[in-house]
Amino acid sequence: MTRVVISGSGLWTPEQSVSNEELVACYNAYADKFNAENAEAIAAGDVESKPHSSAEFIEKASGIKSRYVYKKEGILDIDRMCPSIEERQPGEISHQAEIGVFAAKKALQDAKLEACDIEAVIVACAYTQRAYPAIAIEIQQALGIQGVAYDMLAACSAGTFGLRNAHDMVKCGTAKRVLVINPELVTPQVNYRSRDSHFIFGDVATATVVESVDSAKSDAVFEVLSTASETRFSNNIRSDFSYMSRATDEAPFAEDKLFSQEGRKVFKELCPTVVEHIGTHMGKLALTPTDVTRWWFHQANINMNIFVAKKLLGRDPVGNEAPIVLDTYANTASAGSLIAFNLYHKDLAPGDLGILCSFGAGYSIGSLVLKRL
Ligand code: CO8
Repeated sequence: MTRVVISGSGLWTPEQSVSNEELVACYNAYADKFNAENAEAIAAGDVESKPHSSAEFIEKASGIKSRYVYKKEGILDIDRMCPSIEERQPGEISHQAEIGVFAAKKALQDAKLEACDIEAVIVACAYTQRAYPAIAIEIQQALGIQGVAYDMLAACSAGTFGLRNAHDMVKCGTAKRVLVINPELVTPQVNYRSRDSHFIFGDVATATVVESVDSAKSDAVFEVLSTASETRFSNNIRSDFSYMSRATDEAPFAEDKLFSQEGRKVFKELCPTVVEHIGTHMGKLALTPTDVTRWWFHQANINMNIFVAKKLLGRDPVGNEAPIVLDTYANTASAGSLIAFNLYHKDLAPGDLGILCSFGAGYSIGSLVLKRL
């Protein structure tokens, strides 16, 4: 039976970032303007006034201090509050494919491979900027890769779900080497006028090479010992922007079509399920949390990660045991756990075990048990 490994990891980080303070100053200026313009209706009780946001709240409630963004322009303009991104023509590479290519090149270099060594490309993320042609096929062409390429959407769990698909392809021999790319260009879906969620997301792209242990030649090879994924329907995290708006006569760009969530409920419902998922997955391999050196968790909220780690370990995680990257990257959907992997895996010793775990909308949870070879 083919032993499957992760042999390369790539991370592309946008040049621009937005701090909590910048975001809050913009939101509060917008709220003040809204309240002044609606003063009469607010006084009459017909319209709710908008309270201020706070950088202290954001950091305490989420652990986020700043986020990288693909295009900062427009986000902090109170008359726009949305990134301003120029349209590209069919002859030019799309924005999302371009950031995917940046991360893919780094993953190939890390795996000591050329693009021609790859036989399949999976773009796995929360949104693709169009339905078709697939972003994965555009990246395939840009890199000169033969074989098959497709997009798959599974919100935050697309990272681990995509790796599972790649693992299964290599395991059963349908592709020798697979490139999984998570080009998370999510800021166009953020409602910067929502105090509850304006701070949550950032843009990034990650990429991972999956291949057989026999062909791997990189310096840091991690065997995929096992994969697991599960889903359970929930309305608590939604993004309703859709081609259907045209037919249902709704405004496609209306605020209720942007990302929204019941954050408290998500926290309460997902955390115990994640603990159970990981416990069950480890149990299948007769592992206990003490056997695991590194936890590459999904990066949505620092308090979620501490909760899950504490339940598993019976204590607070120490040092880089469960690295946090969301302080500077924020929630980057499917890429979060893979940023953590990218930045914190080369120090593991041969034989060390790590668990890569994503969780989010759907609900969806995925995990991989990895062993440094
Ligand atoms: N500033 C100041 N105060 C605030 C703010 C703010 N910005 N926002 C809320 N408050 C206030 C509230 O009004 C409330 O006040 P009161 O007690 O008087 O009612 C108080 O602070 C507490 O509010 P919450 O209960 O909402 O705050 P929490 O402590 O629960 O923190 C979080 C909110 C951070 C959202 C937290 O609940 C959380 O992180 N939950 C989990 C979220 C999560 O993991 N979601 C997954 C989403 S991502 C995903 O899976 C799909 C991604 C797809 C990509 C999408 C790209 C757009």
